[in-house]
Amino acid sequence: MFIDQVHVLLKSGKGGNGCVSFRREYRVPKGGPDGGRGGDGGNVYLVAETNLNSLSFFRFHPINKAKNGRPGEGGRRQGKRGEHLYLRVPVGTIVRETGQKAVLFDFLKPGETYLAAKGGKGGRGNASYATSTHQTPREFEPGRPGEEKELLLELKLIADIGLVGFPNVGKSTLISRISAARPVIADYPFTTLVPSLGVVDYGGTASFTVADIPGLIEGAHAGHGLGTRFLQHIERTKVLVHLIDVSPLSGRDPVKDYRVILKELESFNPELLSRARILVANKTDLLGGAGERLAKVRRLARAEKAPFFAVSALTGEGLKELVTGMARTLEEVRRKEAEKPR
Ligand SMILES: Nc1nc2c(ncn2[C@@H]2O[C@H](COP(=O)(O)OP(=O)(O)OP(=O)(O)O)[C@@H](O)[C@H]2O)c(=O)[nH]1
Ligand SMILES: [Mg+2]
Repeated sequence: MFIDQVHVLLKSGKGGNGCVSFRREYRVPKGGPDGGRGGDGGNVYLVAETNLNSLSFFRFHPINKAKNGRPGEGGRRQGKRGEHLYLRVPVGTIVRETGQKAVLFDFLKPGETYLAAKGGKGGRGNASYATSTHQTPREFEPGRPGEEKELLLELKLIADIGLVGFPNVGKSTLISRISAARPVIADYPFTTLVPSLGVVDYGGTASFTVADIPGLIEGAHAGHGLGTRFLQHIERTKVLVHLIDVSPLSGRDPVKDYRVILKELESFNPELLSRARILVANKTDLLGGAGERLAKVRRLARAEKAPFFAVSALTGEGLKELVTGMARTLEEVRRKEAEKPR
């Protein structure tokens, strides 16, 4: 199950109480106070992981609590500290307090750790209250309560390149051919119900990540089809690949489709229109000489001053060139970003 938004309640552990105790030993009359302090309560941490792509764990475990600290003991022994709780979240998770806009933390890299709830301090034992004028203290400090945090965890995938287009144009087929991602592929619209990520290796050690999302249709912003709710997962990309089905079977107008997609992107977040774009005509294997639609997309790309590739995701024709083109565009965007004065 793909979950990209959950409310959670995280509780850190309570601190252990301080201990009241007096030393009692054979031949040691009137031993002094020796109650130790309580252990601190455990913290709750969120930790980002790469091989996790959903917040589904929290759907079934919305409440998570770290262990309490143990009370102090005689002989000035400090209570055991409560165990910390480490909860794994996918890279791309954004943490907010429930009902608040401000972002508390944004997990951009694996291994990043956020202290979500700090454990309560353990209380002092009576040993620490002893003074020269107060030699039999019976005071102790109770452990401090832990914290309770109501948080909204939201996943926005982090990918370099996003695939967009109408349903059934071959987005999932494409990502499955150029990466190890294995989304479901089938000959009907809305096969893809959840986004997936793929890592594309090229030129030795270099790689980039691609996000495949459910198809868009006209009126998606008004909830048609699967709506635009998955568009948040391409908001963090730097390049958008528009995939267009040019096979005669589709019976669609490729230029109109392209405009519709742009409109839907704009209505979700106008900023998406400023992303670098690559136009890709797919299913060239089905053309059988009828290249009118292909020519249309090529002209469109020229007018848009966007890189253009004609491929068949099914046969693999043109995919090498496309991957090289994707890498090149991505590098250009990165270079421009680096040059931009901050
Ligand atoms: N002949 C041919 N068929 C293709 C090509 N690319 C994809 N297909 C077929 O088109 C159908 C849809 O492919 P998908 O990859 O599931 O399309 P999608 O864009 O991910 O669709 P949604 O997930 O519904 O948005 C499948 O039957 C694919 O086998 C291609 O280049 N040539
Ligand atoms: Mg798909």
